[in-house]
Amino acid sequence: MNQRTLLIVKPDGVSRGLIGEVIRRVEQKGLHIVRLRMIYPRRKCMEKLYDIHKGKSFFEDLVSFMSSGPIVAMVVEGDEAVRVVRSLIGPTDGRKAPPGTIRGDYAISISRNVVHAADSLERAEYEIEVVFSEECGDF
Ligand code: 3AN
Repeated sequence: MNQRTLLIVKPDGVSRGLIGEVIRRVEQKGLHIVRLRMIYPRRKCMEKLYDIHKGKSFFEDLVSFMSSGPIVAMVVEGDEAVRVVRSLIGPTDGRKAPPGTIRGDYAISISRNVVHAADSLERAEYEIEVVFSEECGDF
């Protein structure tokens, strides 16, 4: 089934020069990038993006980190895009992510793990609206 999902290169990925590498892997897989936006997100927007983690121990750090520098958000389209993009990025913890995945190849941390991707179709719709809204931030 054709789907659209949200993929974000986080501030650590941007500052490490990994935007091109992430895009390359998405395109190489055969997925299509249908929207792309580089923004310096406002704190409020990142609180919305991660609303499901509110109250967790890492929420503050996560929101501060995500609004600490520019991010690149993209809408990725393709067959089973939600699941396929999740498999491209690998599990949350970079130490456990297998080689060949973005996190497996570029992250050794659970909190600075280069990329974010929506984990369901419902979340993808919600997150795309949040990140691509005008008030999320500018550059
Ligand atoms: P994923 O990004 O793989 O969907 P989530 O949704 O469980 O992972 O977590 C969202 C983000 O919160 C992660 N990308 C990571 O940056 C951060 N995070 C998750 N769990 C932890 C944790 N135990 N300690 C620190 N940061 C965490």
